[in-house]
Amino acid sequence: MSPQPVVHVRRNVWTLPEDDLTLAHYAAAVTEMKGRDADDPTSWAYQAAIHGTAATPPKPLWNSCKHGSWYFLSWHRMYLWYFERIVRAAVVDLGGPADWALPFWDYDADPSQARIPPAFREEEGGANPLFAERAHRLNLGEPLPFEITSPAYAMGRTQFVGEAEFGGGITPDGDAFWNRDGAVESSPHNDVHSYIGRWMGRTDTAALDPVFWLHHANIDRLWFAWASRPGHDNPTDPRWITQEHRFFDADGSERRLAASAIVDIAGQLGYRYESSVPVLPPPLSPVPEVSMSGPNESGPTPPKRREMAGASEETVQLIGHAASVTVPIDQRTTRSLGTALGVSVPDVDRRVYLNVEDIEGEENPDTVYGIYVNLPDGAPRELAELHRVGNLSFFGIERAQDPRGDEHPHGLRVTVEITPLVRRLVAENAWDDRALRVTFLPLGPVDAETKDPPVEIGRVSLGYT
Ligand SMILES: [Cu+2]
Repeated sequence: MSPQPVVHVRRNVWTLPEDDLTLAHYAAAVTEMKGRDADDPTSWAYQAAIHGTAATPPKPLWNSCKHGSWYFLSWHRMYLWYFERIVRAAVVDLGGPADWALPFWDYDADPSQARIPPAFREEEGGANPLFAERAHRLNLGEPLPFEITSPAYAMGRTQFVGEAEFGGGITPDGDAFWNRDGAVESSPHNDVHSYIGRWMGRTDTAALDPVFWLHHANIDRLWFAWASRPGHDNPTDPRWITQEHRFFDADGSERRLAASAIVDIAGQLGYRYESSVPVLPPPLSPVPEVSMSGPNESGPTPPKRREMAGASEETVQLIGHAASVTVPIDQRTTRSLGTALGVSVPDVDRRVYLNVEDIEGEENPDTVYGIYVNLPDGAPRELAELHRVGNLSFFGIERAQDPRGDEHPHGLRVTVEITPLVRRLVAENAWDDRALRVTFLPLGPVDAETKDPPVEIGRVSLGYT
């Protein structure tokens, strides 16, 4: 790739100057792209179908998004970059500036920015090209809750590779949902998709929503911010670095990129982000890489196996209301868990993980749940927050259940590290050696009358290294 002469600046959509035309140019380009022939790879519909579509027969590069995979971040960075070039070319053709760049939506910057930007939600008689079907109250300007927008857990991870680490677990290439989600893919990425709902809540329609691209610019910005931090390294594994992905460029020609060509966004891709790094929580001490992918592991530390400490005996049905399940703790592991996690005998290498497994449902209910451990009854939101270990949402549940290509149908799975909470409970003498109580609470306003399409959790389990 030839060096880029200009560095394009991706700006915060909420703090654009009053007279700025970035979104007006975007809207004009979207209209233009929507008018292109459906076979044109630079058309709006074709670009969205590269992410996912239910249309058949599939055209070249359709349904090629990577999820639940360590390719999630690299694939979406490339996807966005080519899309931005296509939009910029349309902007220029329409008489706009040659330095047009995609803005990003930093929903976590402050509560006022947690709302969908006005230009995307005002319908203007149905003619606004930036409008899309979303949860009604969000199109009316209701903010996303902080539990959904916060990247704190993800940004606090010190490793890129691994399930529940920043960037995701090792997976083969291929168009599939691999259930090896990185922390930033789970939250805020998946959660924001589901909470916005409708088109954004489904992989087959998500990229049809013009706000999709600003959401992903923010996810890309979080990756850039994470990797800029000392001690945070992108994978060095050749399987990640050399894996190529295919896209269409602004002239409609097919192109290939490998991760080695996209890790330096200013130097290799010619863009940067306007505002810098969000506030970062203190990191946990580094954890040796944990891998589910088998013995041919590369890297400095040999992977540690996660042992099972207990699993729920009954399934949980989620229909939009609070639900709880008990996870009995195997008595043989109790002593080592309790002792090692207690403040008296600190053992920095011991880690505890909560797995929510075999999640099945016909469709994404668009509800996002907080996952709470040992939540006291009737706890107010601030106290409850001290017991929240992560979120549960269901972006991609339709695809996992009814996959394209040769992937087998499977449920979704979410893993979060809960070591800090377990340590605190042990220190406060609030740790129960025999069982863990896990509660799922819908985030955001809940309508007691609503009944979601059901989602079933097959098992909740506790693992440790
Ligand atoms: Cu996405």
